[in-house]
Amino acid sequence: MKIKRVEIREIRLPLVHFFEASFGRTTVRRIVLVRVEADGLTGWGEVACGEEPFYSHETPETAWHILRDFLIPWSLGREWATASAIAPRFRPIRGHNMAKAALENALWDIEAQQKGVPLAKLLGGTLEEIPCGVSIGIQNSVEELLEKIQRELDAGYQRVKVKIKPGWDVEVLERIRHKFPRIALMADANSAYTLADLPRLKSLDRFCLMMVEQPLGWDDLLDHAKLQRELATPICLDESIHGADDARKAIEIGACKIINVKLGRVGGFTAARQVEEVCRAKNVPVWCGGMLESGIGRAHNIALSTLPGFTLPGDVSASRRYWTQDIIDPEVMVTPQGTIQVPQTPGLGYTPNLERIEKATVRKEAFA
Ligand code: OSB
Ligand code: MG
Repeated sequence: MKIKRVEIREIRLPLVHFFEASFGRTTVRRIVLVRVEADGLTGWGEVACGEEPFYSHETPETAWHILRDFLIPWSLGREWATASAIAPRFRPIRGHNMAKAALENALWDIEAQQKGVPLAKLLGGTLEEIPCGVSIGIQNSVEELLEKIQRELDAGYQRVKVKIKPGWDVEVLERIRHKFPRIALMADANSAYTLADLPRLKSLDRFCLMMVEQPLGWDDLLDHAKLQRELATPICLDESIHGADDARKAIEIGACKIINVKLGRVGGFTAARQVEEVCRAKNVPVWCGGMLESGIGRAHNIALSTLPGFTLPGDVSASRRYWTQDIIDPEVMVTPQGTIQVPQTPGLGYTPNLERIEKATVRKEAFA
């Protein structure tokens, strides 16, 4: 495919409810979208970074810079045999995986349309329906959190993830387990602890969590391996895994027993498939994480979740949990069984709503 034109834009989308993790609270999302034209077809990608460099180093501003000054000039006007052929071209740029993923994933969208297959099929996906969980942020009170959990269970979601941090952990989990003794439950710390918190982290074992996600440093593997030796609860790594090599090393030293795969964090579909392959070969289950994506990133997450190694419910849930109106049609819906039906039409399987995207746009730049 020959890339003829690339457009980047920033949209602002207010969340229906604030989302709070150990690193801070989000109320309005700033999302950079990438639109690529090639061979008469159009593909979309989404930069999955946060507004501030608190989850990873990337922000909308750094993604804009890397796309405008490097990734777009390197791709434009050139012929790419497949979407994954662009991944090695981006390799000289260290980091900035979320910016890379947005552009590469737009090419996967185009390739799927060109070949007349659903994106999930092009990736090698096998599931036609994916199991869904929810990630519930830190709330103003435990009562509000318990109500939210009840609402999501009533909607059918198969597992509940709650965010924890020092001061919002053991006591909160105690209350959750008292009210919901048997639900599939997990906790995500987003790097809020250190090995000095070992006693507190060990005390999580009594809650029979499916896993504890990224308890220690965002760039650490070694201390997680030390911690895993002390914990019965499986550790799942999120922030620390930037590609297949990190996954291999983490598994080799016993830093985790489960991996959360995020398209943005690993740099796109090519890298995400490699992570899945490494983990599947070692019998390490993976699941698809979320970054409060709009419908475009969400559609990509759904396609990724169909790969055979994705055996646990992900953080991929219904559009309505985030937006009053999503920017794709139809919006992403979850069945009463807590699953998403994977679209079987060619390409993304959802149509970006140009009118709504345009209305949410605060800046835009085109390259041809
Ligand atoms: O750690 O998984 C995370 C959201 C933003 C940044 C990091 C994380 C999250 C989530 C929410 O947990 C997942 C979602 O609902 O999209
Ligand atoms: Mg996480």
